[in-house]
Amino acid sequence: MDVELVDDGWHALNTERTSRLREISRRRSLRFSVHAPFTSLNIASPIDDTRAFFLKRLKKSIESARLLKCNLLVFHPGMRTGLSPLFPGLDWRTNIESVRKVLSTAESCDVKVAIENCPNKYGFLLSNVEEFRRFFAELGEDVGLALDVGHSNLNGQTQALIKAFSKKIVHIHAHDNDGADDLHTGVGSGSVDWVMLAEEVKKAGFRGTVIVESYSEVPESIEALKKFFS
Ligand SMILES: [Mn+2]
Repeated sequence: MDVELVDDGWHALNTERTSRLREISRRRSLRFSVHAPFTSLNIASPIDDTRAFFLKRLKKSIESARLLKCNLLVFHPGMRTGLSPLFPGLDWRTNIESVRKVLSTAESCDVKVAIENCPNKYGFLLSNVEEFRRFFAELGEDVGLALDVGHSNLNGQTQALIKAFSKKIVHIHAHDNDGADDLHTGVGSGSVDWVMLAEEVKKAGFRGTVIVESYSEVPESIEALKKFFS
């Protein structure tokens, strides 16, 4: 079974937890991925000192992923800030610079990473096909895309993202919502078109992991996904 460890808040990884998790993964045949920390963390922050701190925190997370022999670490793109209107384009450029640093750390730790599509309505810089197309072109380096189905449902981008980046999508976060707010409810409880999703994902030849990322109804979501993907 695949489990994603959220390296944040009460679940933040440390040396003791990492070694215990390694033991548990062996005993119970679990494969781990890591969700990099995200609370109050913005890799596109225009303030050099805070951005350096965020990148340091991400580096620690990547090192934990290495110790856990994780197959993947997922991280969020940068966000717009109050300064964005005053410095047009700065957050976009800073995001790319920071992603390059994350990629270089990940490479030196031999950890694969993927960047997640996150809701535009909460200020994230990468949420739709157009932004990701520009991002991949300007980055000029290889990074996977973690398709978050709940997030893409908020701006009607699910099908478009799968069609545009079928080869880039290496990981999927599955949860549902009402199309308006990022509710992270159980699979099948909201407006996500799971039949379409399963069809498109199969057509795209996706071979990664689908992680349930709902706040509740987790066993039900796993069952629902098995049905949709059967
Ligand atoms: Mn997610």
